[in-house]
Amino acid sequence: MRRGFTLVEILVVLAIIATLAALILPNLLSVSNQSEVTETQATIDAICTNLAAYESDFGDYPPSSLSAYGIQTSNKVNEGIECMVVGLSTKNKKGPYMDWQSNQLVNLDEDSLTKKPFNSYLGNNNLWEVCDFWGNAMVYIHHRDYDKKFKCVDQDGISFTVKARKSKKLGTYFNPTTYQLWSLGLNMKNDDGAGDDVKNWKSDEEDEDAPSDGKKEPWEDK
Ligand SMILES: [Ca+2]
Ligand SMILES: [Ca+2]
Ligand SMILES: [Ca+2]
Repeated sequence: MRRGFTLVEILVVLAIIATLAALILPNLLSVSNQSEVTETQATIDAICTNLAAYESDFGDYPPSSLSAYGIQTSNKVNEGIECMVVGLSTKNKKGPYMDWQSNQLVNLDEDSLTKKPFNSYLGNNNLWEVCDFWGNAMVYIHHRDYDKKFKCVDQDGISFTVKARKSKKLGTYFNPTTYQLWSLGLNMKNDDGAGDDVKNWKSDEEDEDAPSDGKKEPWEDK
């Protein structure tokens, strides 16, 4: 005699499906997050390779203040990363040093210049920033400026301040003779190169993996 499923049987099957989904979905999500991080890290690595070529031609890395390039701006927002784009986009020497993809550049603070900066190959006068996978501008600081603080704005127009990262173990800056370049990461919040930020230096310090809680470290400026 044929019979349908009882209510209990259907509930048991649903419970099994729900359990499997709960086990599998987070893994799937974290795999896709990982590919976003990998893509952003690849962009950072490509920029670093090109910055090395720029440095070998110009004897220095791009500055993190536009005035060092003779560019006057009243907008002091996202300035480091804007400088880096200006530097890598120059047609001077063997430039341009980076062939930007259109989805790599944003202008979150919507600033522009009356004329193209620094013999740039870029087609207009926007002061571009490089963005990460999640659409936020990356942060770039030349080692000369590690003691300064920089104003930034994210894709939602929220302002925040960034500062170069020091090793908690050693008390010295990472990449002391070059530059720091990082993405705000998946949480889309600045952690000054710690937490989930994707960065151009290696740190095996466990405490670097904890997102900042906004509290000052003993060695930070009051
Ligand atoms: Ca700006
Ligand atoms: Ca800009
Ligand atoms: Ca972050």
